Formats: sequence, C-alpha cells, structure tokens
Amino acid sequence: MSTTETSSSHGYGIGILVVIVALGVTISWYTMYWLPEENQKVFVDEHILHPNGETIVNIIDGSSSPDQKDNYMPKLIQVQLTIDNLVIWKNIDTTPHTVTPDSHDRDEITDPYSGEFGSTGVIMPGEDYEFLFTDAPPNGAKVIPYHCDPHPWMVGTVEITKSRF
Ligand SMILES: [Cu+2]
Repeated sequence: MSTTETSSSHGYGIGILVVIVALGVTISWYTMYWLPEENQKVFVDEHILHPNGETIVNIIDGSSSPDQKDNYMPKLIQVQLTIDNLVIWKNIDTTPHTVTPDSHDRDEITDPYSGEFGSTGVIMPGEDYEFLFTDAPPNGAKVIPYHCDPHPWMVGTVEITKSRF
C-alpha cells in the first residue's frame, strides 16, 4: 500500500515537472521567435519595394505666393504599385515647404510598410522628401489629399492604385 502511494506521487511529481518544462520552452519560443516576427514590417512584394520608376513632384519657384496657382507640379499624381509608387517631392523653390496630409486619421495616412505619410518639419530649398507607397485597395484608388503647412493654399493629391498588369 505504502509503496504504491510513493510511486504514484513520484509519477505525479514528474508529470508536474514535464508541464513546467514544456511551459518554459513554449514561453521562451514565443518571446524569442514568435514576437520578433510579429513586430517585423509587413510582407511587401519585391516589385512594390523596388518599382520600375518614380514619380516626381516639383515644388516650383514662387510656390509661397497665394497668387500663383501652380505650386506642387503636378498637383494630382496617380501612382501604380510596382510602376512608379516611389514619390519624390523636390523643393526647387527658395522657400521651405511641407508635404502634410489633410487628414489626421492615422488609418488613412499610414502606409503599412512605410509608416505615416508626410514630411517631418519643412523641406528646405534644394531638398527632397520621398515616400514609398506600398498599399492600394483591391479595386479603385487610395486617395490622399495633402497641403503645405505654412502655405495652406498649396494643395495636392496622391492617388494610389494597384498595377493594371
Ligand atoms: Cu509651402
């Protein structure tokens, strides 16, 4: 009777030990492999990360004047993923400008790969601001209107679609 009790409690002890070790292994696997992978950037197709071409928007001379209707040139850009989804704003004016999304809704202005759209601070004369758009709805276009913070009459629009090919 006493021998059976001993062996059964011994087996019980080993069972607990196995559970603890298994739990430990699971937790360390979770923190070492699963979590870092989850925190990595989303998967984006290689052709979207390295599009064939780029889209240039010039911030032309005299853009700071409200009387000049042309500032971001061109004002409307329609970019296609894998084709020209890298957009470069070139400040060729003599005044600092920004590229600032009209919306404050993070969902609308955040690209899953590149993060939040918009220049941080001003783009100085002779400097560029570039942004890689990697996301577009399955049908139709993602539309992002933007403006210049110091000169709110300066407005432009980015439309992003998937490649038609
Ligand atoms: Cu401006």
